[in-house]
Amino acid sequence: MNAVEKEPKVQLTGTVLAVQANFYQVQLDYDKGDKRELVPLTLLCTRRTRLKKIGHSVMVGDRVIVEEPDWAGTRGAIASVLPRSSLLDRPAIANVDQILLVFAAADPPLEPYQLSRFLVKAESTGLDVVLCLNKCDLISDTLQASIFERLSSWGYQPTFISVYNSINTEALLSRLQNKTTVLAGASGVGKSSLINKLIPSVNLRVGEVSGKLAKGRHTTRHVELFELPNGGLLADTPGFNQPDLDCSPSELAYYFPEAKQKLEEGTCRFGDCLHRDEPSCVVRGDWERYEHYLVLLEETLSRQAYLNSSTDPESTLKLKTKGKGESHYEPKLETKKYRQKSRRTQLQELQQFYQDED
Ligand SMILES: Nc1nc2c(ncn2[C@@H]2O[C@H](COP(=O)(O)OP(=O)(O)O)[C@@H](O)[C@H]2O)c(=O)[nH]1
Ligand SMILES: [Mg+2]
Ligand SMILES: [Zn+2]
Repeated sequence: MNAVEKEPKVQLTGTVLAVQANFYQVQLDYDKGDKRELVPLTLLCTRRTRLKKIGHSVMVGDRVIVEEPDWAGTRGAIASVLPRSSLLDRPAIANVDQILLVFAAADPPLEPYQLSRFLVKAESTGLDVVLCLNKCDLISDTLQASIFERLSSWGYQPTFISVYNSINTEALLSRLQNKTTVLAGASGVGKSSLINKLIPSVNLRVGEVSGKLAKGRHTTRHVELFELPNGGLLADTPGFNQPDLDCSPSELAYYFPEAKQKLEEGTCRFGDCLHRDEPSCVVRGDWERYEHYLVLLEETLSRQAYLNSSTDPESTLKLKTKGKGESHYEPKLETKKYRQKSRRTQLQELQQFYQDED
Protein backbone atom coordinates (compact mmCIF):
# COMPACT_ATOMS: atom_id res chain seq x y z
CA MET A 1 0.00 0.00 0.00
CA ASN A 2 1.33 3.42 -0.89
CA ALA A 3 1.82 5.74 1.99
CA VAL A 4 -0.10 8.90 1.40
CA GLU A 5 2.48 11.62 1.26
CA LYS A 6 1.70 14.31 3.75
CA GLU A 7 1.66 17.79 2.36
CA PRO A 8 4.41 19.92 3.86
CA LYS A 9 3.16 22.24 6.57
CA VAL A 10 2.79 25.88 5.62
CA GLN A 11 5.09 27.95 7.77
CA LEU A 12 5.24 31.70 8.14
CA THR A 13 7.23 33.99 10.37
CA GLY A 14 5.82 36.89 12.30
CA THR A 15 5.98 39.05 15.42
CA VAL A 16 3.77 38.76 18.49
CA LEU A 17 1.98 42.10 19.00
CA ALA A 18 -0.22 41.22 21.95
CA VAL A 19 -0.98 38.35 24.28
CA GLN A 20 -4.47 37.79 25.64
CA ALA A 21 -5.20 34.76 27.77
CA ASN A 22 -3.99 31.87 25.63
CA PHE A 23 -4.12 33.73 22.37
CA TYR A 24 -1.40 35.58 20.57
CA GLN A 25 -1.91 38.28 18.01
CA VAL A 26 0.81 37.76 15.41
CA GLN A 27 1.77 40.26 12.71
CA LEU A 28 2.97 38.22 9.75
CA ASP A 29 6.11 39.24 7.92
CA TYR A 30 4.97 40.86 4.79
CA ASP A 31 6.76 40.56 1.50
CA LYS A 32 5.35 42.61 -1.32
CA GLY A 33 5.25 40.78 -4.65
CA ASP A 34 5.05 37.52 -2.80
CA LYS A 35 1.94 35.39 -2.65
CA ARG A 36 1.75 36.28 1.04
CA GLU A 37 0.30 39.53 -0.11
CA LEU A 38 -3.00 37.71 -0.08
CA VAL A 39 -2.65 36.69 3.52
CA PRO A 40 -4.36 38.66 6.28
CA LEU A 41 -1.65 40.61 8.06
CA THR A 42 -2.39 39.59 11.61
CA LEU A 43 -3.35 36.15 12.78
CA LEU A 44 -4.86 35.11 16.05
CA CYS A 45 -2.74 32.19 17.19
CA THR A 46 -2.61 29.52 19.81
CA ARG A 47 0.60 27.96 21.00
CA ARG A 48 1.56 24.36 20.20
CA THR A 49 1.37 22.10 23.23
CA ARG A 50 4.96 21.06 22.61
CA LEU A 51 6.05 24.63 23.41
CA LYS A 52 4.05 24.55 26.60
CA LYS A 53 5.64 21.23 27.58
CA ILE A 54 9.17 22.55 27.24
CA GLY A 55 8.08 25.57 29.26
CA HIS A 56 8.88 28.00 26.52
CA SER A 57 7.04 31.24 27.04
CA VAL A 58 5.78 33.32 24.17
CA MET A 59 5.86 37.04 24.84
CA VAL A 60 5.07 40.30 23.15
CA GLY A 61 7.79 41.16 20.65
CA ASP A 62 8.76 37.53 20.06
CA ARG A 63 9.62 36.47 16.53
CA VAL A 64 7.72 33.26 15.92
CA ILE A 65 7.09 30.57 13.36
CA VAL A 66 3.42 30.06 12.72
CA GLU A 67 2.16 26.80 11.31
CA GLU A 68 -0.88 25.85 9.38
CA PRO A 69 -2.62 29.14 9.28
CA ASP A 70 -6.23 28.67 8.46
CA TRP A 71 -6.65 31.20 5.73
CA ALA A 72 -10.34 31.73 6.10
CA GLY A 73 -10.50 31.99 9.86
CA THR A 74 -7.28 33.97 10.30
CA ARG A 75 -6.10 31.48 12.91
CA GLY A 76 -2.76 29.75 13.30
CA ALA A 77 -0.55 28.03 15.83
CA ILE A 78 2.83 29.16 17.09
CA ALA A 79 5.22 26.27 16.54
CA SER A 80 8.42 27.87 17.75
CA VAL A 81 9.99 31.02 19.08
CA LEU A 82 13.15 32.37 17.42
CA PRO A 83 16.09 33.41 19.62
CA ARG A 84 15.59 36.80 21.31
CA SER A 85 17.98 39.66 20.72
CA SER A 86 16.90 41.42 23.90
CA LEU A 87 14.48 40.98 26.74
CA LEU A 88 12.92 43.68 28.91
CA ASP A 89 11.24 42.62 32.11
CA ARG A 90 8.90 45.46 32.96
CA PRO A 91 7.10 45.64 30.65
CA ALA A 92 7.89 42.13 29.41
CA ILE A 93 8.82 42.62 25.74
CA ALA A 94 11.31 40.76 23.58
CA ASN A 95 13.50 42.09 20.77
CA VAL A 96 13.25 45.77 21.67
CA ASP A 97 15.72 47.97 19.73
CA GLN A 98 15.48 51.24 21.59
CA ILE A 99 13.84 53.13 24.42
CA LEU A 100 12.12 56.40 23.67
CA LEU A 101 12.18 58.39 26.87
CA VAL A 102 9.63 61.19 26.86
CA PHE A 103 9.57 63.95 29.43
CA ALA A 104 7.78 67.28 29.40
CA ALA A 105 9.69 70.54 29.06
CA ALA A 106 6.97 72.03 31.28
CA ASP A 107 3.68 71.03 32.92
CA PRO A 108 4.75 69.02 34.83
CA PRO A 109 7.99 70.95 35.27
CA LEU A 110 11.14 69.13 34.27
CA GLU A 111 12.45 67.51 37.43
CA PRO A 112 16.18 66.74 37.00
CA TYR A 113 16.43 63.97 39.57
CA GLN A 114 13.38 62.15 38.22
CA LEU A 115 14.67 62.49 34.66
CA SER A 116 18.04 61.16 35.78
CA ARG A 117 16.44 58.16 37.36
CA PHE A 118 14.53 57.31 34.19
CA LEU A 119 17.67 57.82 32.11
CA VAL A 120 19.73 55.53 34.33
CA LYS A 121 17.01 52.90 34.26
CA ALA A 122 16.85 53.16 30.46
CA GLU A 123 20.64 52.98 30.10
CA SER A 124 20.75 49.93 32.33
CA THR A 125 18.84 47.94 29.72
CA GLY A 126 21.79 48.32 27.33
CA LEU A 127 19.42 49.48 24.59
CA ASP A 128 19.75 52.72 22.67
CA VAL A 129 18.09 55.63 24.42
CA VAL A 130 16.31 58.41 22.53
CA LEU A 131 15.33 61.42 24.64
CA CYS A 132 12.42 63.69 23.70
CA LEU A 133 11.07 66.66 25.59
CA ASN A 134 7.41 67.24 24.81
CA LYS A 135 5.24 70.34 25.28
CA CYS A 136 7.91 72.65 23.88
CA ASP A 137 4.97 74.87 22.89
CA LEU A 138 4.88 75.91 26.56
CA ILE A 139 8.43 77.22 26.86
CA SER A 140 10.45 80.06 25.34
CA ASP A 141 13.28 79.51 22.87
CA THR A 142 15.71 80.79 25.47
CA LEU A 143 14.59 78.25 28.04
CA GLN A 144 14.69 75.53 25.40
CA ALA A 145 18.28 76.43 24.55
CA SER A 146 19.32 76.38 28.17
CA ILE A 147 17.68 73.01 28.80
CA PHE A 148 19.41 71.68 25.71
CA GLU A 149 22.78 72.89 26.94
CA ARG A 150 22.22 71.43 30.37
CA LEU A 151 21.24 67.99 29.07
CA SER A 152 24.13 68.06 26.61
CA SER A 153 26.43 68.22 29.61
CA TRP A 154 24.71 65.04 30.80
CA GLY A 155 25.59 63.41 27.49
CA TYR A 156 22.18 63.73 25.80
CA GLN A 157 20.90 65.74 22.84
CA PRO A 158 17.18 65.91 23.50
CA THR A 159 14.71 66.45 20.67
CA PHE A 160 12.11 69.04 21.59
CA ILE A 161 8.68 68.08 20.36
CA SER A 162 5.14 69.32 20.67
CA VAL A 163 2.35 66.88 20.07
CA TYR A 164 -0.08 69.82 20.07
CA ASN A 165 1.75 71.85 17.43
CA SER A 166 3.21 68.91 15.50
CA ILE A 167 6.73 70.15 16.13
CA ASN A 168 9.35 67.52 15.27
CA THR A 169 6.87 64.67 15.39
CA GLU A 170 7.58 63.69 11.77
CA ALA A 171 11.32 63.69 12.49
CA LEU A 172 10.67 61.48 15.49
CA LEU A 173 8.62 59.09 13.38
CA SER A 174 11.59 58.54 11.08
CA ARG A 175 13.76 57.60 14.06
CA LEU A 176 11.23 54.91 14.93
CA GLN A 177 10.93 53.49 11.45
CA ASN A 178 11.48 49.72 11.18
CA LYS A 179 12.48 49.47 14.82
CA THR A 180 10.79 48.15 17.92
CA THR A 181 10.63 50.98 20.42
CA VAL A 182 9.41 51.12 23.99
CA LEU A 183 8.04 54.41 25.19
CA ALA A 184 8.85 55.39 28.78
CA GLY A 185 8.46 58.49 30.89
CA ALA A 186 6.66 59.89 33.89
CA SER A 187 2.88 60.27 33.95
CA GLY A 188 1.41 63.33 32.32
CA VAL A 189 4.26 64.06 29.91
CA GLY A 190 2.15 63.20 26.85
CA LYS A 191 3.03 59.59 26.01
CA SER A 192 -0.51 58.57 25.12
CA SER A 193 -0.98 61.81 23.19
CA LEU A 194 2.18 61.05 21.24
CA ILE A 195 1.08 57.53 20.35
CA ASN A 196 -2.27 58.89 19.17
CA LYS A 197 -0.46 61.47 17.08
CA LEU A 198 1.89 58.96 15.47
CA ILE A 199 -0.74 56.26 15.02
CA PRO A 200 -4.15 57.91 14.71
CA SER A 201 -6.02 54.60 14.59
CA VAL A 202 -4.94 53.73 18.13
CA ASN A 203 -6.91 56.36 20.03
CA LEU A 204 -5.62 55.95 23.58
CA ARG A 205 -7.19 57.86 26.40
CA VAL A 206 -5.31 61.04 27.24
CA GLY A 207 -4.94 62.80 30.57
CA GLU A 208 -5.44 59.62 32.44
CA VAL A 209 -3.11 58.20 35.02
CA SER A 210 -2.89 54.63 33.98
CA GLY A 211 -2.55 51.37 35.84
CA LYS A 212 -2.38 50.82 39.57
CA LEU A 213 -1.86 54.44 40.48
CA ALA A 214 -5.22 55.53 39.23
CA LYS A 215 -7.27 52.66 40.49
CA GLY A 216 -5.48 51.94 43.72
CA ARG A 217 -5.65 48.23 43.05
CA HIS A 218 -3.93 45.71 40.93
CA THR A 219 -5.08 45.88 37.38
CA THR A 220 -3.11 43.86 34.92
CA ARG A 221 -2.33 46.18 32.13
CA HIS A 222 -1.34 44.13 29.17
CA VAL A 223 1.48 45.31 26.94
CA GLU A 224 0.78 45.78 23.31
CA LEU A 225 2.92 46.68 20.34
CA PHE A 226 1.31 49.18 17.98
CA GLU A 227 2.21 49.20 14.30
CA LEU A 228 3.68 52.47 13.11
CA PRO A 229 2.37 53.71 9.76
CA ASN A 230 5.76 53.55 8.02
CA GLY A 231 6.91 50.27 9.56
CA GLY A 232 8.16 49.67 13.05
CA LEU A 233 6.47 48.88 16.35
CA LEU A 234 5.84 51.00 19.41
CA ALA A 235 4.83 49.99 22.93
CA ASP A 236 3.59 52.16 25.77
CA THR A 237 4.62 51.38 29.34
CA PRO A 238 2.42 51.47 32.43
CA GLY A 239 2.35 54.85 34.12
CA PHE A 240 4.73 55.01 37.01
CA ASN A 241 6.89 57.84 38.26
CA GLN A 242 9.72 56.09 39.96
CA PRO A 243 11.26 53.16 38.11
CA ASP A 244 13.01 50.52 40.22
CA LEU A 245 16.74 50.40 39.80
CA ASP A 246 17.94 46.86 39.63
CA CYS A 247 21.57 47.36 38.68
CA SER A 248 24.58 46.63 40.87
CA PRO A 249 26.55 49.43 42.58
CA SER A 250 29.66 48.77 40.51
CA GLU A 251 27.91 49.18 37.17
CA LEU A 252 25.92 52.29 38.09
CA ALA A 253 28.53 54.85 36.94
CA TYR A 254 28.44 53.36 33.46
CA TYR A 255 24.79 54.40 33.12
CA PHE A 256 25.76 58.07 33.36
CA PRO A 257 27.27 58.89 29.94
CA GLU A 258 29.35 61.73 31.39
CA ALA A 259 30.82 59.42 34.07
CA LYS A 260 31.29 56.60 31.59
CA GLN A 261 33.41 58.94 29.52
CA LYS A 262 35.63 59.67 32.52
CA LEU A 263 36.07 55.93 33.06
CA GLU A 264 37.07 55.48 29.44
CA GLU A 265 39.60 58.29 29.59
CA GLY A 266 41.18 57.36 32.93
CA THR A 267 41.33 54.68 35.60
CA CYS A 268 40.49 54.82 39.29
CA ARG A 269 43.23 53.53 41.61
CA PHE A 270 40.98 50.79 42.94
CA GLY A 271 39.37 48.32 40.59
CA ASP A 272 36.27 48.20 42.76
CA CYS A 273 36.05 51.97 43.25
CA LEU A 274 32.52 53.16 43.96
CA HIS A 275 33.62 56.73 43.30
CA ARG A 276 32.70 58.11 46.70
CA ASP A 277 35.71 58.96 48.83
CA GLU A 278 38.33 56.57 47.48
CA PRO A 279 41.70 58.17 46.70
CA SER A 280 42.65 58.76 43.05
CA CYS A 281 39.15 58.42 41.67
CA VAL A 282 38.55 59.72 38.14
CA VAL A 283 34.76 59.85 38.45
CA ARG A 284 34.27 61.92 41.61
CA GLY A 285 34.17 65.57 40.75
CA ASP A 286 32.20 68.62 39.92
CA TRP A 287 29.84 67.31 37.28
CA GLU A 288 26.20 68.25 37.75
CA ARG A 289 24.76 64.79 38.18
CA TYR A 290 27.42 63.53 40.59
CA GLU A 291 24.90 64.19 43.35
CA HIS A 292 22.30 62.04 41.57
CA TYR A 293 24.94 59.36 41.22
CA LEU A 294 25.55 59.35 44.98
CA VAL A 295 21.86 59.12 45.77
CA LEU A 296 21.29 56.26 43.34
CA LEU A 297 24.47 54.54 44.53
CA GLU A 298 23.09 54.40 48.08
CA GLU A 299 19.96 52.82 46.67
CA THR A 300 21.83 50.14 44.74
CA LEU A 301 23.97 49.42 47.82
CA SER A 302 20.88 49.02 50.00
CA ARG A 303 19.33 46.79 47.42
CA GLN A 304 22.43 44.65 47.22
CA ALA A 305 22.58 44.33 51.01
CA TYR A 306 18.94 43.36 51.00
CA LEU A 307 19.44 40.73 48.30
CA ASN A 308 22.39 39.29 50.21
CA SER A 309 20.40 39.16 53.42
CA SER A 310 17.33 37.64 51.84
CA THR A 311 19.31 34.77 50.30
CA ASP A 312 20.35 33.97 53.86
CA PRO A 313 17.47 32.01 55.39
CA GLU A 314 18.45 33.16 58.89
CA SER A 315 17.95 36.74 57.94
CA THR A 316 15.13 38.65 59.53
CA LEU A 317 15.86 41.98 57.95
CA LYS A 318 13.80 43.72 55.38
CA LEU A 319 14.77 46.71 53.32
CA LYS A 320 12.75 49.87 53.64
CA THR A 321 13.35 52.60 51.16
CA LYS A 322 12.45 56.15 51.98
CA GLY A 323 12.22 58.49 49.07
CA LYS A 324 15.56 59.72 47.90
CA GLY A 325 17.59 56.55 48.34
CA GLU A 326 17.56 56.63 52.13
CA SER A 327 17.22 53.04 53.13
CA HIS A 328 17.34 51.22 56.40
CA TYR A 329 16.48 47.78 57.63
CA GLU A 330 13.51 46.70 59.63
CA PRO A 331 12.53 43.31 60.99
CA LYS A 332 10.85 41.35 58.28
CA LEU A 333 7.12 40.80 58.53
CA GLU A 334 6.19 37.24 59.31
CA THR A 335 3.99 36.80 56.30
CA LYS A 336 5.47 35.48 53.10
CA LYS A 337 4.25 38.37 51.06
CA TYR A 338 5.93 41.61 51.94
CA ARG A 339 3.52 44.32 52.84
CA GLN A 340 4.11 47.11 50.42
CA LYS A 341 3.47 50.75 50.91
CA SER A 342 0.45 51.74 48.93
CA ARG A 343 1.12 53.55 45.71
CA ARG A 344 -0.68 56.53 47.15
CA THR A 345 1.71 56.71 50.09
CA GLN A 346 4.67 56.36 47.76
CA LEU A 347 3.32 59.11 45.58
CA GLN A 348 2.74 61.41 48.54
CA GLU A 349 6.26 60.79 49.76
CA LEU A 350 7.56 61.52 46.31
CA GLN A 351 5.60 64.74 46.05
CA GLN A 352 6.83 65.71 49.50
CA PHE A 353 10.35 64.99 48.34
CA TYR A 354 10.04 67.23 45.32
CA GLN A 355 8.55 70.00 47.44
CA ASP A 356 11.48 69.66 49.82
CA GLU A 357 13.84 69.93 46.88
CA ASP A 358 12.48 73.31 45.75
N1 LIG B 1 0.79 71.94 26.02
C1 LIG B 1 0.84 70.69 25.62
N2 LIG B 1 0.15 69.75 26.30
C2 LIG B 1 0.22 68.47 25.88
C3 LIG B 1 1.00 68.08 24.76
N3 LIG B 1 0.89 66.74 24.61
C4 LIG B 1 0.07 66.30 25.58
N4 LIG B 1 -0.36 67.32 26.35
C5 LIG B 1 -1.29 67.27 27.50
O1 LIG B 1 -0.64 66.63 28.59
C6 LIG B 1 -1.58 65.89 29.39
C7 LIG B 1 -1.10 64.46 29.62
O2 LIG B 1 -1.10 63.77 28.37
P1 LIG B 1 -1.08 62.18 28.26
O3 LIG B 1 -0.91 61.85 26.82
O4 LIG B 1 -2.25 61.57 28.94
O5 LIG B 1 0.25 61.85 29.09
P2 LIG B 1 0.80 60.40 29.58
O6 LIG B 1 0.40 60.28 31.02
O7 LIG B 1 2.29 60.51 29.44
O8 LIG B 1 0.20 59.36 28.71
C8 LIG B 1 -2.89 65.97 28.64
O9 LIG B 1 -3.67 66.97 29.25
C9 LIG B 1 -2.50 66.36 27.22
O10 LIG B 1 -3.53 67.05 26.56
C10 LIG B 1 1.72 69.12 24.05
O11 LIG B 1 2.44 68.90 23.06
N5 LIG B 1 1.62 70.38 24.55
MG1 LIG C 1 -0.93 57.64 29.19
ZN1 LIG D 1 36.39 56.00 41.19
